[in-house]
Amino acid sequence: MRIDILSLFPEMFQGPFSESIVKRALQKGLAEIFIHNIRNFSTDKHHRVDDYQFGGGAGMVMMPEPVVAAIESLTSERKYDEIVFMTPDGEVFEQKTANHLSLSENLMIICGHYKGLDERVRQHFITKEISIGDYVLSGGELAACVVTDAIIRLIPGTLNDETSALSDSFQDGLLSAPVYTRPAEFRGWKVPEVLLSGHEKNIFEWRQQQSIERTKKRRPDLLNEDDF
Ligand code: 6GU
Repeated sequence: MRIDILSLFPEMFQGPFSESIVKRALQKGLAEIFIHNIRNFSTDKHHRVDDYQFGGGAGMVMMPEPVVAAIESLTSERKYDEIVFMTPDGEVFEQKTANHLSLSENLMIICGHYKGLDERVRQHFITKEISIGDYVLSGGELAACVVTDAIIRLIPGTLNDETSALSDSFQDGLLSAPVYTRPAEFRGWKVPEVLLSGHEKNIFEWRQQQSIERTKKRRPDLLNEDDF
């Protein structure tokens, strides 16, 4: 999979993709990430990328020209499965969106900034608008990192058995069960007996029960009525 990220702040992407699972996927050649500075596509002599909004109001708006020049320089090279715009007024990102996007060959992710992106670009070039939750970030960069991470770890070959995506919270619609490692007793606090029993069926049932309990308590919105 190839992911092209368009941003006004390309340096924000240095850390998140150079560690852990994403790093390994990139090293294995399972994914490639290219970061593009939208400012480099501005033909304005001052390299402007934003302007005042028509009708007045606080906040600058990302101008159409540089963003569209950046998009078209990429779409002239290859076909994109989705051209995603990161924006707090997009659809809220969920595991099923990550699952869907992880099947892409080429993805473009555009990071919003300032007051937003000129609506005409959104209407004519963007195929999907994503928010990562109901709060406001300074820009789409951190959100793009979140989405990219969630997608890349789903590419077959990225995770090994130990990090299998199948037991992730949300993948089966439930939160994960608690986990423990050695020592079996730490400061007098004991690991639940069943996990030390070696009895696979009981362990499976305990985890299932814990998942349901935890989900009921913390995220009842994830449960169907018949789970109660
Ligand atoms: Cl994608 N962008 C910004 N600026 N804020 C957000 C967001 C995105 N998702 C949640 N908050």
